[in-house]
Amino acid sequence: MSAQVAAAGVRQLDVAIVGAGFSGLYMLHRIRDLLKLETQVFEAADGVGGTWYWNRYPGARCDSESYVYSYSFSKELEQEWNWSSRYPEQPEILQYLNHVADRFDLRRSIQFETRVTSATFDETSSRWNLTTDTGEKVSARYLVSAVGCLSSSNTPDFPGLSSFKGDFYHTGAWPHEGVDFKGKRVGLIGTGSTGIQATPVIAAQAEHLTVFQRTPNFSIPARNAPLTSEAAREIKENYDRIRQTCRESDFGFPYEVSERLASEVSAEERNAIYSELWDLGGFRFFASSFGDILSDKAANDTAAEFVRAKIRETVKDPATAELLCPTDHPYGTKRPPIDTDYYQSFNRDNVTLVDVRTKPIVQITPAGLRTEDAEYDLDIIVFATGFDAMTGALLNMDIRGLNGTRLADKWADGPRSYLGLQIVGFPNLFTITGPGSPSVLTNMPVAIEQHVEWVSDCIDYMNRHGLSRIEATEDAQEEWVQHVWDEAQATLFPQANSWYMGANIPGKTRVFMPYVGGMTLYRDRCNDVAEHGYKGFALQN
Ligand code: FAD
Ligand code: N01
Repeated sequence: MSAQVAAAGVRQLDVAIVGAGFSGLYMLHRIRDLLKLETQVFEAADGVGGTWYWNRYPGARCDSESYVYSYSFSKELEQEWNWSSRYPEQPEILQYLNHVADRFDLRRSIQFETRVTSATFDETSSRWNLTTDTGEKVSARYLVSAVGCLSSSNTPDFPGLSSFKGDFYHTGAWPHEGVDFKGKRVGLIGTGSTGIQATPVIAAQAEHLTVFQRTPNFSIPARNAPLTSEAAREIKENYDRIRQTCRESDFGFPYEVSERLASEVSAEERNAIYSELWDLGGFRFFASSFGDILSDKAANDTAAEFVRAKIRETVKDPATAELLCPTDHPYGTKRPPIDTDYYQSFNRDNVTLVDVRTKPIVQITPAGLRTEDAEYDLDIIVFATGFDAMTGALLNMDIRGLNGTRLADKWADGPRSYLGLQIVGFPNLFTITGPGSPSVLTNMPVAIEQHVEWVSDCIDYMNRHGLSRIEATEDAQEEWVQHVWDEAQATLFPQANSWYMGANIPGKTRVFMPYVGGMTLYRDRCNDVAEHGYKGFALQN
């Protein structure tokens, strides 16, 4: 199975896969072990895991329940792996992905410490030519991007960063040896899911933690707990049903998605429902409360007000509590974080909250950080400032399609794709969880498995029919882009300055990137396309 090397020193592959996270690992298994094609994964890191390789910051853990934040494709894997808790920490998820790599003997087909730096489609041969930062050249019939939606970290371009005398870290590229916060004055910038997870853990170690908040978020308690052997046994006995529920759910989760409307019940009943879900913790608050909280502002206000009341109840200092209460976006329109003692952290004497919405950070200084109205002396700065989401890692690869067109130019006004799987002008390129697919609006392994299986089935179909080139048609792509847009407009999502909208990156075009119509509809549509001979795609010999 070792890759052939052509005379010119260009390695010839059937399929080149970029990325060795959840997506790339399963893609490799399907292409190499089921289709028996010549394939290789290229991964910038020196290990597998993707998100879980890079994000080693204190407090990092999943917010999908462990037993469904995992692969469903192997019953043996499912039965043999034991999760410790409801929301395990990063090392355990990384261990799981390493176990998968070993169990399916994947490592021998992964080239680590190799970043793909360019990918150009050759029209004559209908093949992708790749170059890597190790100077290698690769030619592949198909290119599968498994580069992740949240893998290109974003460090804001604050003036003076290089002058800082202390240490600074981005949470998405955390040092493997960890960071010792003991006795240190720490500044943490960012209050998304990451900042919210890291705050309580850093606060417990540091001499002082200053949290610089631009936008407060609505966070729900995770209620993490060990998975008892009883619970684990029950899950394993019922895995088929659980997975089926996930596959049939719009968000890819195993629990009920409520269709009842917030206005259908009295205020007392509504609060009782919210209270019950708040006590259960996690995404249930979002998914199982009311079916209209993402589409009706009045319904959404009831959830938002409930969370704000909880914040005011938890945080002792009224001014700090008010600052932590989100008012500028509807609940759930930014990815809803879940936490362990986030709001409680602000009752500690060694934690300060600073509003950088009204008084923005203007400079990093040798001694710390300056906002418009104050100086903060710091030993360590933690950038929990997120990612150039959904398009960043793809565009960093310098992808060029027909006529040498750069994907970056093609997407200058926002990403356009057919089903989030393919792009007009870029034949034989598949994007796992690409923009225009449900991706980040789901429990991602469910979306990833669906994409990987669809792509490998498609490649298999191409081979069985003696075809060598597949490209989305303009009409199909336009119709899909319009549909993605219409679905988003029917919700409150576009009202938030979120990374879903590209709003966190200065200069990035604002357009709602994921598909909000739900996994069920999406899966049916993809199946229908395949069943009708890949409707909406042009296939060539
Ligand atoms: P990734 O895991 O991002 O892997 C992509 C890989 O591609 C990376 O290893 C990267 O190094 C590599 N790569 C990128 N560009 C190149 C290149 N040019 N050349 C070579 N290699 C390249 N989702 C959920 O559903 N539930 C959760 O609980 C959850 N928790 C999360 C917690 C954190 C902290 C973060 C950041 C994200 C979380 N997510 C969660 C989303 C998460 O990204 C996905 O669930 C999933 O891990 C994505 O897997 P992936 O393989 O598609 O991408
Ligand atoms: O990133 P984010 P993240 N000055 O973009 C602020 C997944 N995830 O790493 O909101 C000051 O959400 C920015 O402010 P604003 C999950 O999908 C999951 O936290 O743009 N502040 C924001 O507060 C998540 O959504 C888990 O105004 C600046 C923060 O930085 C996604 O990854 C855990 C700034 C960035 O928040 C990304 O989360 C972690 C500036 N110039 C991550 N620039 C789980 O629990 C940015 N900010 C599973």
